[in-house]
Amino acid sequence: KHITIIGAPMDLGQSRRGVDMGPSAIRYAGVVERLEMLDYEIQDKGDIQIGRPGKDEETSAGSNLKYLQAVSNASQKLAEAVDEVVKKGSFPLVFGGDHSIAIGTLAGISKHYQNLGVIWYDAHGDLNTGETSPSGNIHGMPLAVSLGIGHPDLITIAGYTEKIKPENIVIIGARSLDDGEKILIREKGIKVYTMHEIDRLGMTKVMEDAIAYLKNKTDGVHLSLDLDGLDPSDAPGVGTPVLGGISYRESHLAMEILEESKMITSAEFVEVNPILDEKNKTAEVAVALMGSLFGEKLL
Ligand code: DIR
Ligand code: MN
Ligand code: MN
Ligand code: MN
Repeated sequence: KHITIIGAPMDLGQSRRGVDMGPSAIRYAGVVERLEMLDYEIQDKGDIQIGRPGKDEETSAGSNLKYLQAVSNASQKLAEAVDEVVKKGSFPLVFGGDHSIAIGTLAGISKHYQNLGVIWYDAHGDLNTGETSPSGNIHGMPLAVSLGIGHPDLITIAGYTEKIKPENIVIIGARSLDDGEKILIREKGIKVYTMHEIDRLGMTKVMEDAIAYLKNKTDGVHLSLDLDGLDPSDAPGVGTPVLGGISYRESHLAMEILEESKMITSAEFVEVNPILDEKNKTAEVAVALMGSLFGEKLL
């Protein structure tokens, strides 16, 4: 049992500074000690280097995507780092940074699978393109990019285009979707459990359905957990909080059910912003959820 941690201190995919300190906050919340208690051997490879662009690099010619060059360079680096971890047979555990880092994570992982499944735990769909994005922020685009939809510089990271197939995606916790994202969801038939389904069916049923949906068609499943999937009262340290989210208890339960499924082969925890947080609460929640994902039991 071996886990390799990689930090991706990226904050250029959205507009609130501070999320680049997410990896430090998660480490400070005791993640290594917590997972070592579960008899995992942990290697922390530290953070990948993110270039600091000048103000003039916020926009690039012919595109409304913000910090495209910097995000694309970082994604390439992260893809290479994650690729190495999978190659040596260790479990890649990536800390964000904003959700744009998922472009790199998925690019590094997916080439090792025929049918990588993805569980996207998030208030948002992250299915925007330059055309549909209301903000130009790349953290609202990584799931579309991983489907091969989006800016050419982003969809070609790691030298191949289709990282995941629409039928291998499950979105959980959605409650803020842009019009273009809704169209893409319908067009591609992407499975989405919104807050409505979570309220109505309960988290146990949602997770059991999600697992059954992915089980026989995937050969690995990546968990991409955006802390804003949780309710802001439980995870206040995020840049784009949305009311009415998944509770801490429900999230804890979701992680335990995933652990029982033995299905998850890689994971990332993103959007922890210590500047917006209350005494590192959100990082602590992230670490507690990792505890459950990796098999913590009370008795
Ligand atoms: C919005 C916000 N849909 C956008 N997205 C966020 O800017 O594309 N994703 N916050 O996590
Ligand atoms: Mn997200
Ligand atoms: Mn989000
Ligand atoms: Mn529990």
